[in-house]
Amino acid sequence: MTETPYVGDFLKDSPRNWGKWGPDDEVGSLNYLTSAEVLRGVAEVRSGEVFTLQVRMGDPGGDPVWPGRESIQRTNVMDEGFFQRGEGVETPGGAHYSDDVATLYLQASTQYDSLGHVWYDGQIWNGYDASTTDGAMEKASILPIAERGVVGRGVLIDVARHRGKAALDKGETFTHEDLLEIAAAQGCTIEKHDVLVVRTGFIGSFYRQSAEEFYDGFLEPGLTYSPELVEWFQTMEIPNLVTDTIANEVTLEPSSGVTLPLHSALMRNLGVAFTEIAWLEDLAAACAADERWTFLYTAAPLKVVGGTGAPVNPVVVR
Ligand code: UVW
Repeated sequence: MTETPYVGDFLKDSPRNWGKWGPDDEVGSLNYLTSAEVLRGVAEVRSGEVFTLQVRMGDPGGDPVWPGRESIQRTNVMDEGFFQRGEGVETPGGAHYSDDVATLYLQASTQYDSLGHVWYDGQIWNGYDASTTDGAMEKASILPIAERGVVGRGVLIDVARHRGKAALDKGETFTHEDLLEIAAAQGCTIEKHDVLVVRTGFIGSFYRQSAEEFYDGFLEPGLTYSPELVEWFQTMEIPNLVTDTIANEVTLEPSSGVTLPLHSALMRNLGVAFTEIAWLEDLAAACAADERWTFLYTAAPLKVVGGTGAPVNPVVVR
């Protein structure tokens, strides 16, 4: 059996956008989303329908998370019971209130990864030293993305619907050429600077099966690495990849066995923002119903100082 190559060797000749937006850049390809791109997104609004793309946090049935992470732990620390027991903090005027405390993995819901979230060869996005991740992300954390916000024209490519499936199978892959073919079949075009939203149905499937079934032989479906795919993202200047999987790409690249190489090739090297665990079922149904696959995409992750990522509830208007 051949050994899995080191990701740095695997991506030896992969293109980089380091320095393209200056030595201090921390938002990468989101720089492509200029005011003109915002207006291009606004021009897609026709019916005023609004869709929110976050999955529920702390659903009693569980939340889809990367193995090893846990969903939000929310504890109520103030409610009417406290006041009934005389333990509430009374305020002038007598109104009562509730409070929660939460512990959460910042990547354990629909979320943006910071550009410095994944690296190799001791360097993160834009060439910053990987030791800047120690303790808190000093560079390329989620904060600059959160402070900037993400607004542009979104296009949904529904791979699952095109393949006649409720959800793609574990480990099922597709390429940028598939995306182009599906866009043509849907009657839409992926344009330069589009926020690329890709539906696999995988997160939807989480809610139709037991956690045991979902995590058994964990191998997400998704985009799969090729130099041509990376080149396509580079040429199309895609600012943001949004998918309904936990990690936006097939878990193990089938030919090499490398784990999540697109995190390195697209996020670390090109500065493409990743939005993961998106809830696309309702948006996709609406797009399919009137065969309109483009919209205004807006999102702003939480402003977590030094965060490796942050939860987000993107809002789409069509
Ligand atoms: C990992 O870091 C494994 O994945 P994600 O991008 O989903 O956070």
